[in-house]
Amino acid sequence: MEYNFKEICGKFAAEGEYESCERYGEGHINATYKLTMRQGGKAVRYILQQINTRLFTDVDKLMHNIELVTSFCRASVIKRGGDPMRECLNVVPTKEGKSYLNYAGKSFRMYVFIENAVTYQIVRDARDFYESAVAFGNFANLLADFDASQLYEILPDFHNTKKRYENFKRAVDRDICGRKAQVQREIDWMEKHSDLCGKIVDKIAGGEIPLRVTHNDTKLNNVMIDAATGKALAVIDLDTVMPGSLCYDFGDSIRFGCNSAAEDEADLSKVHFRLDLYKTYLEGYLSAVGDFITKAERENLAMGAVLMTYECGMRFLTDYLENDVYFHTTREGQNLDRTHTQMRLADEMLENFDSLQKLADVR
Ligand code: ADP
Ligand code: GN1
Ligand code: MG
Repeated sequence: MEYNFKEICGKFAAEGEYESCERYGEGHINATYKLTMRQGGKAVRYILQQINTRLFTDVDKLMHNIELVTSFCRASVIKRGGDPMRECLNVVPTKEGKSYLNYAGKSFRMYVFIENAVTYQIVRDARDFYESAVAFGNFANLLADFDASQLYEILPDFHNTKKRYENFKRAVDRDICGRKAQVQREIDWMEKHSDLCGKIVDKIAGGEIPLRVTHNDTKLNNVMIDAATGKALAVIDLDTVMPGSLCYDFGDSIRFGCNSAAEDEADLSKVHFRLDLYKTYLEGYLSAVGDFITKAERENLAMGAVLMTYECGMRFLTDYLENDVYFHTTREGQNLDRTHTQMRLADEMLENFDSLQKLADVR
């Protein structure tokens, strides 16, 4: 849908004259735009996002969380002498002082654009991946001091793999767009591995693995890397910061970053689990996360990686069966290709599971 961006942007406290606004980034959830404003002779950029209100039904609560987390991060950046405009997200309020705008039945928010920084869809250089591990490890460390009771649980059961499995089975039974027969092999694979579902959820329920405030969407493209120095600058995409497990945060980074190809690669011969990058990430993450990580968490990092991959594959397949309504797609069959890459990666992780676990457990 095309919006009157000039009018929308004019309602935010972004300074200068509107110049342009175009679709930006490769996130699967919100619609992200790069806004350019002209201030005197200078172009100043912002990020405008149309919030996915199909998923985030209570935007007040979502933005309450984002404001709290961004202010908390900002204070910590200032305390360590960093640059708060580049090392954390900064919400640009509306001219009425609100954290988001309701416009034509949609919700929009704005962030300061983090300049001279990049996000990667695939690991090109192991050093970037190491840096992202340090960034997410630091973020977990920082959030250890965050009062969880201040946050709304925006998407309950987000990484409850048992619930995800129930949703998947429901989608299979309903088969609303008649795609079930075509994906029987994939459905069988999900069912064959269903014993994985309780592996971490049950340990959280039993108190063996602690619930912490976590990011819950630790993809490489949710870390901004300084284009000049290669150092990680900021962790972004804070919509899912809520109670979770370190094992999931670790695992989701592995799921995305240890893939030798893109998440939606159609040629499976290119898709492999990269053990070298697993070691790289593990080293960076453990160096930054701090000593509070428990033995049980360490023992379950590798399981977190398998589970996040299995769960994400299942979510892609569920979405395929439900006519591609959740994850943003740009072509037919994309969610099925995404399912296949996750299946391949999970299979390879399971083949190497003992060594993955040993690597994570050595102090
Ligand atoms: P989604 O929830 O859809 O994944 P994100 O918040 O992750 O949306 O944003 C999508 C992409 O937009 C990111 O991967 C990043 O490349 C870019 N982006 C987001 N926020 C900023 C920012 N403040 N400065 C520069 N780029 C950004
Ligand atoms: C979505 O928003 P984005 O693109 O960073 C999704 C994650 C999935 C990921 C798969 C809120 O992440 O849970 O793991 O796609 N985010 C949400 O690439 O559902
Ligand atoms: Mg994102």
